[in-house]
Amino acid sequence: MEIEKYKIEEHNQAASAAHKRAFDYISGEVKNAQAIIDKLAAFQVAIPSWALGTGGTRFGRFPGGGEPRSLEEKIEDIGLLHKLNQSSGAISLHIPWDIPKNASHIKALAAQHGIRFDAMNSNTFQDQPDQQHSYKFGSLQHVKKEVRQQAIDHNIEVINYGRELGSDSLTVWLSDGSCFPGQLNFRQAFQHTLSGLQEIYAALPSDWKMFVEYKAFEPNFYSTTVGDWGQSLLYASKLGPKAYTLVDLGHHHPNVNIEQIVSLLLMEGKLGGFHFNDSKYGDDDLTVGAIKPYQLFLIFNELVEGMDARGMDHATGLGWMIDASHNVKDPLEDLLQSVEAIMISYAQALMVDRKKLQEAQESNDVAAAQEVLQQAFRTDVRALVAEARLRAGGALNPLGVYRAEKVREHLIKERGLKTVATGL
Ligand code: AOS
Ligand code: ZN
Ligand code: ZN
Repeated sequence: MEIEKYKIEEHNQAASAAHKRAFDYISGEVKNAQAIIDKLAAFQVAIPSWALGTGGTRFGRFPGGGEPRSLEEKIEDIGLLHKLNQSSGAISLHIPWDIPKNASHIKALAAQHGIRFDAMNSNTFQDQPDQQHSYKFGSLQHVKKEVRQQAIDHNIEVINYGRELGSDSLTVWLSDGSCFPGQLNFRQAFQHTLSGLQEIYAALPSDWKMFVEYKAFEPNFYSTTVGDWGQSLLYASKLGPKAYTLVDLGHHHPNVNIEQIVSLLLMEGKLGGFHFNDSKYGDDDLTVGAIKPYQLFLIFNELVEGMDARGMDHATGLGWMIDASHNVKDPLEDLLQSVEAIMISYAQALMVDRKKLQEAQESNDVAAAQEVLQQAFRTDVRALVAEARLRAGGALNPLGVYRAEKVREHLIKERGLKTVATGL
């Protein structure tokens, strides 16, 4: 399924008068509109290969049809998203769900869609049919050396696949932990995990990064061996300069101040990657911005402030990825909404009056500080985001075009109603 460029232009034409009115207004209101548009155009968010199909839950899966049947079709789906929003120019692959059988062919296909390969993801949370040892009681933390070695070898294999594709980072998310008190010796689990990560780290190419993702609970419900940002930072610090913490928004206990975590990790030069999603309770993997848009804005506010303080390039300084799962929405629609929410929060963070905020902080003017933040958050920046997309050749209203062009219906016709994408 391809959306022709002229089709996008036709839709843009039809929406252009209303867009122009909104854009003229907002560009008059916001001081640095041009600079914000340039930054938005440069900002790309990687789409995870596992979010293109229905994730489901352990209670059931309700696929909507037309899911990608191969890595090639996953790349085509992301190509489609990117064509519409011009902000999804990267894919985050998962091994073994997406083993590239012919790397140069896959690379060429991605390049054709303007897509690069972001972080590679390993999987030691499931047993594969041809696998010798089980991960039932963990992988890198395991009490048996042969299980740990198998997990190390798998991660090195993932690096090798990534090398062939031109990726430059590895995300390690471990489901390791325990379900019951007494099941694990915490110290030993940490030490085993650390020495496994050290072996994987040693296999990283010199220009690669390793992201250590943490998660508070699930699938283990008593302890997690990389359970929070402190533990991730501990591993990353012991590993060395190529190791960083990855923050997945859904991996915290309720009400944790994620923006503060982000700020301090950036201060230490140890924030490496991001998994965007939203949640009400835990690792719900809902559409970004669907539940707590103000929190997302506050996180972006710290990202922009902290990255600027270190002179980092917003677009390339961190690995920006979505991590989502779908049960009731069309995955492609969800991803378009997620990217839009990210862009809106980023634009709002870029318009925060930093000077005023600092003055308010220096004079302990708490009300003024709140005003500065909420002035940005309450500004409707959608026309700025749309303008950035328009200038890059995308659609003013990506979701509108997706629906008007009946993309899902076409995909179902092409691929069938009963297709199931590899993934969760
Ligand atoms: C799991 O909860 C994590 O968020 C991971 O990032 C995981 O690797 C991903 O969901 C797909 O495997
Ligand atoms: Zn994640
Ligand atoms: Zn997760």
